[in-house]
Amino acid sequence: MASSNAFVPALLVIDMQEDFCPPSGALQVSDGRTIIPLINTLLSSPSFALRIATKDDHPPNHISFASQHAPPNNVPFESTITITNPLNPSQTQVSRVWPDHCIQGTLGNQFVSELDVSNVQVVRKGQDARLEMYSVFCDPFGVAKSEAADLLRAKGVTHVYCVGLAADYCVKYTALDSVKEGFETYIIREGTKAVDQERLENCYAEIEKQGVRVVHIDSEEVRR
Ligand code: VGL
Ligand code: ZN
Repeated sequence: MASSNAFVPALLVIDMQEDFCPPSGALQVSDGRTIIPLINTLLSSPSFALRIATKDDHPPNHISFASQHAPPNNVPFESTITITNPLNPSQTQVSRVWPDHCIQGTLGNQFVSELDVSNVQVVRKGQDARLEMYSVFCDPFGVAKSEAADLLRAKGVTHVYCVGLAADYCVKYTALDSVKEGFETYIIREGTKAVDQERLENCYAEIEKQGVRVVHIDSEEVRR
């Protein structure tokens, strides 16, 4: 029988793809490349029962692309759009638009070349053109669901450690859903970078209120 003190950790490496990194990424996060060595060190740790690397994996007409919208909703990083639940039009969500990024089959979609993906399970998200899906688990309406939760449960995972890009978007929403899925959830500060660096501490404060633990790499919670 599983004990309530069980400790079965998994590592979630989120969206470490060329389009999120300098020097050539379409939606580059400042210093995004600098976290790769630390992530590789974590990936090489035998402690993890499961290592998942996720991909933002968009079709060319994805709803989050500024290029798919008319003025004034087509300014990357600035405009917002209202996304409607395709299965329930009474549900809507306001969302930011981005440069075209991580399009299936392009170089920008590939994992950063330095990332050691030899021992990871790849989970893709964001394939449905109608939905924004920051979280690796599911979109905000619960229409598109990945296999991530099932993979974690199949390994008996209890603790989920999140790193990758971007801290204030896909890492944030993945960690929040991980809590909802019942996992003890951590974001490792040194293993992530944000789109809006100046708002990051507010972002962390908000998600810690919802049960995510934002920790340093050398903290007790990571070394155990
Ligand atoms: C992301 C913006 C758009 C992310 C993905 O991986 O954080 N951000 N799509
Ligand atoms: Zn995206």
